[in-house]
Amino acid sequence: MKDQSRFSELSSMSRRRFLVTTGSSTLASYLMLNRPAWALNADVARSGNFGELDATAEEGIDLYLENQDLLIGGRVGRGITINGSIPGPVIRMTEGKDALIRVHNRLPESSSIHWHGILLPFDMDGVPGISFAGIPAGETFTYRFPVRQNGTYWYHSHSGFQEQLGHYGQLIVDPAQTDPVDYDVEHTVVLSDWTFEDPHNVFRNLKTIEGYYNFQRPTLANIDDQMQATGMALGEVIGKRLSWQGMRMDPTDIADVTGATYTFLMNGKSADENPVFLAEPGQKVSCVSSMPRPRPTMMFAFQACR
Ligand SMILES: [Cu+2]
Repeated sequence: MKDQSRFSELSSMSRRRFLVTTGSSTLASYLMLNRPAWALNADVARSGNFGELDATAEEGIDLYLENQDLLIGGRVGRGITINGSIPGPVIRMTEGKDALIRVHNRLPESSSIHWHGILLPFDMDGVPGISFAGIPAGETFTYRFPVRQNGTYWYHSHSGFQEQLGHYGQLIVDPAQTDPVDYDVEHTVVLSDWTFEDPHNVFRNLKTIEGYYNFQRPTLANIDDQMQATGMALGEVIGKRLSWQGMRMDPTDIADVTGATYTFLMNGKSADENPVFLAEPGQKVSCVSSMPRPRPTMMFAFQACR
């Protein structure tokens, strides 16, 4: 609120000055309306500044869902934050204890949190229309369930395209007994993606033409490259293409939304922001990773981590 009023004060000042200098009110109002997003949001928070919460602590935890502008890979995007960040906080639980999570929905629409891969009573699963009604705008829902397993998971919205807008985070359940994995340093890593497009648009584009974001499709023009890359003869390359055509699919369908619209994120940071994970020489590092959806390339990158 304070920042907004400071901005309107500044802008009305520069507008007045502008009017005095040029006397052109039309041009002045044009400039005001077309102010780029970064100029309005000089002190916008960066994505990837998330904390860690213990959901099996006695008093439980509070999660706040909000629409918020964030700097993502250096550009301002409007996403859904959990406690002010994308991804949301790392939620820890301890096997054998009870989890207590109050979710406050400050979005203008219904929301939900699904605890991916967690064994729990059906009414705590967080899938609207199946196990509960969803969390209406402005309301709070309390999740409470016994934790019966351990491992690395994630949580996310099960409402509309909210997950694509940043409504997800990592969920780590520590074993009741001593951790069988021995390590000195632990890094938690969430691999995800972000688009500055409206996710509804992305979906509509894919429905219209499945290769919308794929600019590396096999074509007649690059048939030589295909033969070279695969070692196949001309007839084989054409036959393969025809059989995919027959299925009305691309071989790349598993990654149908590409870097053409996606910024790939590691803990909410883009490759340009160079996220780093430090360890001293000789230390054993444990890398606890969660990955919202299948990403073939990133999966391989990840094997090196353990
Ligand atoms: Cu899930």
